[in-house]
Amino acid sequence: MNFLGTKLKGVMDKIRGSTFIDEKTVKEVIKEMQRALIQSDVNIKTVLEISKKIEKRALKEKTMMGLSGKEQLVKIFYDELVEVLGGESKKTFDARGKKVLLVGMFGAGKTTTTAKLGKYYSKRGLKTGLIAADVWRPAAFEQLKQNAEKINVPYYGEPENKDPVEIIRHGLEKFKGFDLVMVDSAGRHGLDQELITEIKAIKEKLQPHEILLVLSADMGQSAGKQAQLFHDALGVTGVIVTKMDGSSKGGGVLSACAKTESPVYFIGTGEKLEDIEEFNANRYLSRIMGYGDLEGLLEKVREITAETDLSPEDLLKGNFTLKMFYDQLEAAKKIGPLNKVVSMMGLGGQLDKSELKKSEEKLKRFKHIIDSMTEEETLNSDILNKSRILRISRGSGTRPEQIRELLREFKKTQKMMKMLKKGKRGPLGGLMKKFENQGFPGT
Ligand SMILES: Nc1nc2c(ncn2[C@@H]2O[C@H](COP(=O)(O)OP(=O)(O)O)[C@@H](O)[C@H]2O)c(=O)[nH]1
Ligand SMILES: [Mg+2]
Repeated sequence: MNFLGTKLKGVMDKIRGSTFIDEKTVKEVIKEMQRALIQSDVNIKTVLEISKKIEKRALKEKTMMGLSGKEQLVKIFYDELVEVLGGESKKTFDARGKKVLLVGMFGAGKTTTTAKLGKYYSKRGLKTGLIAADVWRPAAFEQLKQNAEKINVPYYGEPENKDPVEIIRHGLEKFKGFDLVMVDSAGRHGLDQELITEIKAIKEKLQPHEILLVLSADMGQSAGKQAQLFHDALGVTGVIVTKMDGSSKGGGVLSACAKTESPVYFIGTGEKLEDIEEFNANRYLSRIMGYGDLEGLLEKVREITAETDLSPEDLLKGNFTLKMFYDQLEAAKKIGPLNKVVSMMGLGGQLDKSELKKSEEKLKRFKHIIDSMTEEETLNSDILNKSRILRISRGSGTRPEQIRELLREFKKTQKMMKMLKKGKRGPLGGLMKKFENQGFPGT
């Protein structure tokens, strides 16, 4: 994992490691995140903006049904960090049938990335050709040639020719009918008029579908300005950030590019030709957070909250009945198979398969039991005497002691509800938090 990833993972681990989410914890985690982002080169103003947003949401927003306080906090961090790193992913890079031009400063990683993408797409079945159009750097052709030979991807170049437009013309002839043609261009130490004129001429001849700007992660926040300059001159369609590996910080470049609205399509994560990956802020963060499919889970939870009108406030209003307990189980069940939910919550390591299976079976059993009760019984569990329990046992195909187990768990929750009402200082009082952190029984 790269520097930014490691830092952000530290923040998430801090949330996960805390037993109790209160104002103090929220503030501590935000501090930790500020450190992580600043160390990763993200602009201070951006860091302060996101901190404010997270704090406001974390202290104000009601915890959603089916989510613990911890998960809610992770979700808030996730939402806001995605925004900083490039927003919800709009599109992935579509390479088939494309001519792609790579541009960027000297040393940014254009030649390496051209070869990396050549490998990436030829491995995915696209007939790919690489054209060496950097006529400035004496070794540029040789560098591309060596890499292309290593990965067995056709290349074209004319080491003696100083006219990139001519080289491209010949290269396009050679690669006629290919699925993807990628062109490596020259860079400079600064974006000067001469370079712009040259790349414009290349663009005119090549008529590329995509112009990808290659930036290096160690540029930090200045990346945004450069992206803007290149964009104004050439119309950049996307960005590749190289050197996201090792000690490179990465946060500055990603956040700077997010502001220019150029999608970051790939990140380079090492010197080897397989060290490239598609970038997508959501997926990147999900992976860092160790939540395989966090977004999917949250989407479902959103649906559930829209369907069941059980809110913490409602739960506190009247008497907590078996019927409400049942609704909770229903809501929890809708989130999906329990093992999936558990792994999404980052608890995968703590529950082994057989335990998971047991919890899932218990949940199902509870549901059958409550289904076999009369309305009166679900509203007032005190009337459940021996003969009623026997009847329910027969109706639901369960054993009487399993019904008593359900009643015990229900009573526990009911007691907690009573405590909540007594100790309530508003619906989000400390006890409510405690309850939310523990989660509902059966979940
Ligand atoms: N660690 C690391 N090094 C990279 C990465 N991409 C490129 N480089 C190195 O950066 C240097 C410059 O790369 P090059 O492709 O020649 O840059 P160009 O001048 O833009 O064509 C080379 O030493 C590459 O090995 C990357 O993702 N990670
Ligand atoms: Mg080069």
